[in-house]
Amino acid sequence: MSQRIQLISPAGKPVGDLPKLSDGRLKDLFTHMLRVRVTDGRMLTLQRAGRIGFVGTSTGMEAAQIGSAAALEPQDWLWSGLREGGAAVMRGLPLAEYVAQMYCNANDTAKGRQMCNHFQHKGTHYPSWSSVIGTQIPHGVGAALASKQRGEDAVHAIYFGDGATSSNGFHSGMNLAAVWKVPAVFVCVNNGWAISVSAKQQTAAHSYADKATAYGMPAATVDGNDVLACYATMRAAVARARSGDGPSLVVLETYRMMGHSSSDDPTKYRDEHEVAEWRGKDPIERFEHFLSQKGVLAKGERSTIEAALTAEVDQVIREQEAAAPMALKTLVEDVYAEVPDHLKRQYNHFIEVAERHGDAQPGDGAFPL
Ligand SMILES: Cc1ncc(C[n+]2csc(CCOP(=O)(O)OP(=O)(O)O)c2C)c(N)n1
Ligand SMILES: [Mg+2]
Repeated sequence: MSQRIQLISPAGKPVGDLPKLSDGRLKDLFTHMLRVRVTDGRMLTLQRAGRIGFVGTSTGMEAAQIGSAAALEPQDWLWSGLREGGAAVMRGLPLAEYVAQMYCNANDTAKGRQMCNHFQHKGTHYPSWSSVIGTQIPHGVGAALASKQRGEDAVHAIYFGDGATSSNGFHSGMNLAAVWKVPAVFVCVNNGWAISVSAKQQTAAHSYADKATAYGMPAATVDGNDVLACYATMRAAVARARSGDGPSLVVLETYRMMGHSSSDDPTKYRDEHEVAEWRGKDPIERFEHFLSQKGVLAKGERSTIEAALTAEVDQVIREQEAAAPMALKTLVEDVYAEVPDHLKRQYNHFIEVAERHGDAQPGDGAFPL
């Protein structure tokens, strides 16, 4: 069993060998963590107001996703589980596209074919999410094998939750990755819960890291609310994968402070005391203490950064709320090189109904048959 890696204590004191990051980079990490929190808060408010359909937050997990993803290089790939949209924004997914995807409007690059809160960004090697638990694991392993065969200098970071370790994809992906020695890092974000199943009930294994032993790969368990421990551990795992030594498993121990999603009521199945205990281990507060003690953050600077981030997100929301809805024609496009006649016929019937209800937009028009 591996020891739990911690570099900053909950009080913000250094307790291990800190990675060498400039003050500017440290402040950047803090800002990215805060952006995740601010964006999640705004998205949840929009959902509660009925302006978007669905949100799954990362509140409480900001250190895990930002610290670990910050260890990747631009040529690397990030395969998401259910919550790494904020890490994708840090790596270059434009916030406007993130919010457009939430509205499924005309700027949504998924063209409304995903549920909200399922992001993608080709430019930064960020494949589209799958809500089907664990499927991204073999996909990421296959892509990592392709990178190896092509001689690319790319590492594939494959994220998933504690619940996904019970999926078939986890087993086949971990096994094949180790056998084929692919350049991958498996990142298990253990946030304590898989909807209403606790991480303790999920497995009879002594720890999630122990699972790596069965596949013949090393593992590390990290205090997932310590952003620098997440960064440093991930950095080592990425370096190992890049050098050709094969995959490893990194388990980030954190906590899902909110419900599984905006459709969930966690008070039905978990003890408020547990939530209160984790509230005291807040990853943003811990890093704020550390940065303040180091003199990187001035007094009151967190509020200034938060206000700027809120203004940034609000501006994007205003723009995306005003954007046109997704063109209806996208319903039948992109599958065949040319839309076949039977789909054109169905679409034309559909447009008649949409026009009657006033739902068709200029340009939706019928296909000439
Ligand atoms: C194959 C499959 N089974 C069940 C579900 C329903 N489901 C959606 S999320 C989820 C739990 C995921 O938990 P975890 O992997 O810990 O990720 P977290 O939500 O905690 O980030 C389940 C069971 C699903 N989407 N796909
Ligand atoms: Mg979970």
